[in-house]
Amino acid sequence: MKKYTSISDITSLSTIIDEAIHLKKNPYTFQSLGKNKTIAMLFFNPSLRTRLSTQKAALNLGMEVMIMNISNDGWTLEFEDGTVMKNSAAEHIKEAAQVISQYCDILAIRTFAGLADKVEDYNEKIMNAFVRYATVPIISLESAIGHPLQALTDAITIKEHQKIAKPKVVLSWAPHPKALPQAVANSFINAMKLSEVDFVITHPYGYELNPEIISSVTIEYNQDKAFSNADFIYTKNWSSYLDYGKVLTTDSSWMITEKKMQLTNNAKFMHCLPVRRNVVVEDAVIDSENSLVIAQSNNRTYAAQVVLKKILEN
Ligand code: AN0
Ligand code: CP
Repeated sequence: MKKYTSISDITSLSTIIDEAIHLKKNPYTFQSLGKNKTIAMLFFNPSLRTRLSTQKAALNLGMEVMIMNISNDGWTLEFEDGTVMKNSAAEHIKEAAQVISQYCDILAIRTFAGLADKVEDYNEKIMNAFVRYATVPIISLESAIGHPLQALTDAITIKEHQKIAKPKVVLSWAPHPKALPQAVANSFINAMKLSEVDFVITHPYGYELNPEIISSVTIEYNQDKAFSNADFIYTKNWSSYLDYGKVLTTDSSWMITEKKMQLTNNAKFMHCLPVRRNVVVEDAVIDSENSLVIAQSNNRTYAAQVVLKKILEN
């Protein structure tokens, strides 16, 4: 693997899932693979899970880890070519990406969608600038339009917990007071399209995602109908793609409740976290035996570890 900025960088999803599950049982087997190798992790945005699980994954492989909160501690970066840099940006991405590449063997970056300019976000302005100018492999720690480490984690978690060959998986929108990116939903959809699942997306009208990502996936606007016979309820809020970056509704009737979970086939509840309790999901659901949220956060380590291993082996 030369980079991991999208689920499509994986050659075989089912093979890498099996390898991640194997690593989970034997996390220290490849301690010498990362000897004298360094990962630099740059954060333009906050993180709890991604930061700590990727660090843990690197340590399990014997790597050194450098972390920088680049929006607070670095110079403001310029991304346009040919700009007269007389405003706030002090350093161009051309130098910055090449300079960081002198200090590390793998470069991982978190850069959320700005949600103001759809074209800029969907062209992955910041992530692609790093891919273009860095001279080391790049890993996405969530970019404007994708969160591929989360999606790999979720595919691993479904594989571990599925009871039938082709489970029904429902991606359900849920309300949130703030405008959130579409990244987690986009990557989850891409992962489910590569999986042996009966996949349905449910959301209110106006929350249709990028048609190129949705392609032939079934959309069911009636959440209760979508939940019928489901084996997994994967919940995530996202802001509107059509009316880009807007919160169109915070209708609490879309919250995941115990009553709604009773419509399912005793489904497992999934969420990438962080989650707002009793806004997105009722306490009774996230605290239930069917909640996989902590299992997901544990699998973040092995998703990151299998990706780091593949890149180190290249
Ligand atoms: C972020 C998002 O929705 O993309 C990160 C999720 C992993 N969530 C929030 O900002 C709450
Ligand atoms: N799920 C996830 O990426 O969490 P963090 O934003 O805390 O890293």
